[in-house]
Amino acid sequence: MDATVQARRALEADLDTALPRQEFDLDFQPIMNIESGEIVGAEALMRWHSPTRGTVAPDNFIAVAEETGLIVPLGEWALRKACATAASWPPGLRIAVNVSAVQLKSGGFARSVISALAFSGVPASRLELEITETVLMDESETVLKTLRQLRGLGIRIALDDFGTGYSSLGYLRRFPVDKIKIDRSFIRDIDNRDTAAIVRTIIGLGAELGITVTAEGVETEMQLDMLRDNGCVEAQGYLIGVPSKAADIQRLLQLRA
Ligand code: G
Ligand code: G
Ligand code: G
Ligand code: MN
Ligand code: NA
Repeated sequence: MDATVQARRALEADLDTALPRQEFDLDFQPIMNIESGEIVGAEALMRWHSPTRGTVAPDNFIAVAEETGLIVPLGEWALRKACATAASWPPGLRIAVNVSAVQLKSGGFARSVISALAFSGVPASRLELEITETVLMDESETVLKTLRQLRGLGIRIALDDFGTGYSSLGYLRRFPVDKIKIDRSFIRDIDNRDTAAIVRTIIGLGAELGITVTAEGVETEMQLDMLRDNGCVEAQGYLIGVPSKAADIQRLLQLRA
């Protein structure tokens, strides 16, 4: 067997046992309202603490979990864990959870969301689901119906990594979206004139469409000032807070509440 194939099989095998062995965890990164400076919620970010591989970042296992189908139970675990954690935050603070296209296309996704909310006691209005354009790309009727159903419950839908995929603008017309998250690559290069023009245009688009715009990857005061001056509603990034353990984020949220 090819060495790459062998390594891949080993990764799949390790991933397969990681959920029952409770090797996954969630970190939480705060999201701030730029105008008021208040923390309005946090995004759950998955971590895999493997006994043999160390801490593995999601970029190195989510795609594999999607291919093997593990993402369905893993995503459901993340949703329940995120809601259970947010249940002890000050009331009104939102919890954002990343959702894979594979989860949305699998049957029963809406049911598992409703169940996670009911079990935790967190109201639907506090939950945000972050999806990427790959979710919307095949325009499946199931996905559209599921998104409408979830939104009907009061859950917010955020379009993640905005600006990096295909025909982002078309999706905004066809799909029910409450929020767009500007990909951090644009914020990183925001002192480039053309990139700044794109960022201002996305912010303006959000305002026109009544969609909240969140800037990701904000690392400097200069970036935050530019975003504030141009009316961007929310910001997330190392300047505001790094992804942190549940206990640390709880302390931060209680301090600010
Ligand atoms: O935490 P950060 O660096 O490494 O995350 C990298 C990417 O992995 C994020 O952009 C996010 O989209 C994705 N990710 C993080 N947590 C989850 C999760 O629980 N489910 C899914 N599907 N993707 C996640
Ligand atoms: O976008 P995903 O849902 O894609 O998002 C969060 C990812 O971005 C996580 O991997 C997180 O660790 C990372 N991240 C969060 N804040 C910053 C930041 O300010 N700078 C950079 N480079 N990455 C960040
Ligand atoms: O937060 P996350 O585990 O996704 O971190 C992704 C990468 O970003 C890691 O390599 C981590 O060391 C790095 N990182 C974490 N916090 C910060 C920070 O405050 N500033 C910068 N520049 N990098 C960070
Ligand atoms: Mn995200
Ligand atoms: Na993102």
